[in-house]
Amino acid sequence: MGCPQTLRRAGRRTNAALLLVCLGAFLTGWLAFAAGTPVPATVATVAHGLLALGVVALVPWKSAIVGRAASVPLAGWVLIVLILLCLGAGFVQLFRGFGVLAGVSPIQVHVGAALLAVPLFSWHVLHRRPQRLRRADLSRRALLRTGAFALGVAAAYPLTLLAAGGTRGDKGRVATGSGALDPDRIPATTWLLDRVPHLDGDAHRVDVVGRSLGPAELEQMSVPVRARLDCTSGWYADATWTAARLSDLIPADRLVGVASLEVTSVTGYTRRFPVAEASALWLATGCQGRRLSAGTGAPVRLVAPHRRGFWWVKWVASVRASPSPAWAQPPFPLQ
Ligand SMILES: Nc1nc2c(c(=O)[nH]1)N[C@H]1C(S)=C(S)[C@@H](COP(=O)(O)O)O[C@H]1N2
Ligand SMILES: [Mo]
Repeated sequence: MGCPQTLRRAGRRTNAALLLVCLGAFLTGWLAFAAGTPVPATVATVAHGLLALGVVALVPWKSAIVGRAASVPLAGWVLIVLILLCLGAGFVQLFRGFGVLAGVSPIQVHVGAALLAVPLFSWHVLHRRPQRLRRADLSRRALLRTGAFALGVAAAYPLTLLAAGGTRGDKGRVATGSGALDPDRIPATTWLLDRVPHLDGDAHRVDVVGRSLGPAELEQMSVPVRARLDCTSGWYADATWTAARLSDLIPADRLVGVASLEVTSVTGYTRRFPVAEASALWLATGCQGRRLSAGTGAPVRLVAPHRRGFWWVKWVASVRASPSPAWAQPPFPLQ
């Protein structure tokens, strides 16, 4: 924390630093959602954590600036509350792990507050007069101060993790920041607005690249598959799924000239995968030795062990071969 004298100097550079760490935190937050494998997930979450501590470290300086302002408009106060809520919820996830209070998890509050803050933040940054880099900003002194700030944040990072690990107790936490849940009690989870359809399991057919398969036929071709379902709302579960490998269901000659496989739910929820992943994707009919429940995707859902939960399309209606590349889709589902 800064002594009163340095706080009095808070100003343009504090604002610039805060803008950079906030933008960085926003970007790495999305990256953390996108990364499904341990190494990229670790890189994204460590960067996200460092930038978050950077925001926290700048709070005393920014408070001095706000304190000097003649008046703060209502939108400014709303922005302050949203950013504090976002930070607070992030730290609740870190220190307490996943939990649900009044129907929402800390990560949902964290992301919701961040998204609501975006228009206010943009307005706040854009309606100020543009600030140009000055010669003094690149002076030895300024660079040393920036370096000391970065070092302080970097040193606070492992200490914060250590403290969080202590308060969280034995609740397991993985690279993405998610906390462990009992695989026998996987909660029915929707991405945004999807609804649980109640399907007739015996009559249901899945169109797998032109081949019509029912749950019973899929079950015959199934094996036990260990996989980690890691939801972006802050939990993961290591479960054993009863599932058939997608590449075993599709004759190789049907994949000639195909770039991606598009997995679509009866609800319309869709995710597209590179065709090379066909051997790492599974159509599941069961979990932990039991049939799937309606909420968790019955009668057939996708299991994508190397990807975050939102890729695990539930209530699969079809798997289509497509000439379009897998990246030709919104990075996150829209329903
Ligand atoms: N059709 C459809 N599939 C979906 C979703 C959805 O909203 N609709 N949510 C996804 C998300 S965000 C997760 S984490 C997993 C959750 O699976 P579960 O309900 O078995 O926990 O399903 C994924 N598959
Ligand atoms: Mo999720």
